[in-house]
Amino acid sequence: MAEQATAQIGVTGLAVMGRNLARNLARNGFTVAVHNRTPARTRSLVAEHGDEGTFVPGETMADFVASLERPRAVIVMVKAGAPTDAVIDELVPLLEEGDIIVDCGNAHFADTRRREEALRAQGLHFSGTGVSGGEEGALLGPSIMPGGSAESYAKLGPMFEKIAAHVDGVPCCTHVGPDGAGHFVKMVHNGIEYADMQLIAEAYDLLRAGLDATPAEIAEIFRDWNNGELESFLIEITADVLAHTDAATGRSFVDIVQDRAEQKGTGRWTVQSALDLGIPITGIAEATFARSLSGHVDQREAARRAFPDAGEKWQVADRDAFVEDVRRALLASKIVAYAQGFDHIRAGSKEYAWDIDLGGTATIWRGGCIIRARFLNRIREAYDEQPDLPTLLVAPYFAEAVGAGVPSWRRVVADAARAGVPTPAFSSSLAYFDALRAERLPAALIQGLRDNFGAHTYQRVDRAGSFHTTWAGDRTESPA
Ligand code: NBP
Repeated sequence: MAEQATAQIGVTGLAVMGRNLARNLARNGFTVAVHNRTPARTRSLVAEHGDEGTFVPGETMADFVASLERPRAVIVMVKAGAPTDAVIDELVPLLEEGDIIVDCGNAHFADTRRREEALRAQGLHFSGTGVSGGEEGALLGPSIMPGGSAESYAKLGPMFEKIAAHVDGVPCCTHVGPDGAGHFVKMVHNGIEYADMQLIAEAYDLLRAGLDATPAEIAEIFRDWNNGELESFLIEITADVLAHTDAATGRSFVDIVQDRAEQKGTGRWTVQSALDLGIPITGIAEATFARSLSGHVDQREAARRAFPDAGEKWQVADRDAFVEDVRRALLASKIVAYAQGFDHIRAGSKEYAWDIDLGGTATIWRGGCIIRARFLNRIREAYDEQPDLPTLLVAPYFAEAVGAGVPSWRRVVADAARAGVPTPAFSSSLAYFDALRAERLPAALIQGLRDNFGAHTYQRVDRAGSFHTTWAGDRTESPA
């Protein structure tokens, strides 16, 4: 039994993420209570890293809770879903009014809303907190997206802001908003990560097909791109992965890896939520479907046999111009993906009354997380200048980058289509851009069709109100 309550914060769940988060807190001078369902993990943490700071190990949940100063702050870092509920159920009888449970796992924001409501009724705070950056980020400084009450953030904020990544002296952590806001923003972050990776993969594929270049040569192109507007963690590690040689075969690493991508589900959640909110996040959706398609091995095999030569031979005349076209198309498509992601956050914030600061969200993604990138500064500036910006695409910096890239974007997508190279994210981003800027959309015809077969009515351009035409009769129009 712990003798006195000395720990400022506790972490239960000491697999890779919890262990590293606890070490990060201890290294930053906080006294950290630690606990894991299987006590061997707690013991090994203290045995291997006890000299990094002050840990208070608890063999049982009761010991662990007793070692925490009040109001208690308990980070739960276990497998998302039923394990999180099991841990909360075990904790609640041991806690007192005003104590805080922080779920740093990858929970669905709807689960977070449910848990927050239930715990609030029992006088407890529940902070659903998104943590990005993987195991290295958890140890060295993640991007932290806490949701929950302002009161809980008053206790958690100083600790989280200290252990988070910092960019230009600013912590990559801010209070995102009430109940599920933190996990919602983390979910969209992961969705953008899907789109970003798919776009990078398509750029690689285009360069490989168009230039007939080796992965090592393409690695150099990405390395070069990382010195400009595209500078980001993902572009940097793309160069690393492409340059890597498989020790066993001496071949390029990307050529000995199966071309099937996994997904843990956050991309799917993002798309589902966007469908519910009516927000077209086409880049994220294409990226999620592209992963699904890659896994349909039997269908791919059948189609490959049926259509062995479906494209023209690609002949790039000017290699440098082509590389620049792909770079510009990548930047424009990436801007579309971020514009859509921020639209999604704005819609979620409105739907659930979270009042999320969009510029502040861009700020906390500048470091620590997987999508950290130079141009997040520009997103923050855009929303600082105009908080009600209709779309990021029209903010001056992004409008210029997209405008300058349009001819390249069209050439790349058209050439890829002719050559039969799939570019679902590049081409759907261009289609989104063209649809947004179109004078008239064919949705007018869709209104007509819906009225024809289902009397769903339509609106006219020249008069207010809804109307219906008697399509099966004399085709007169009447107000609906
Ligand atoms: P895992 O997601 O692999 O979970 C393992 C932990 O959950 C262990 O501590 C395990 O205890 C505990 N646990 C399970 Br499983 N069922 C339990 C139960 N019924 N009661 C109590 N404890 C239980 O760990 P992780 O990879 O460190 O991730 C932790 C969380 O962080 C997850 O929600 C994950 O989605 C999220 N996350 C992970 C990353 C990443 O890069 N890995 C990044 C960002 C967020 P045991 O030791 O007794 O089995």
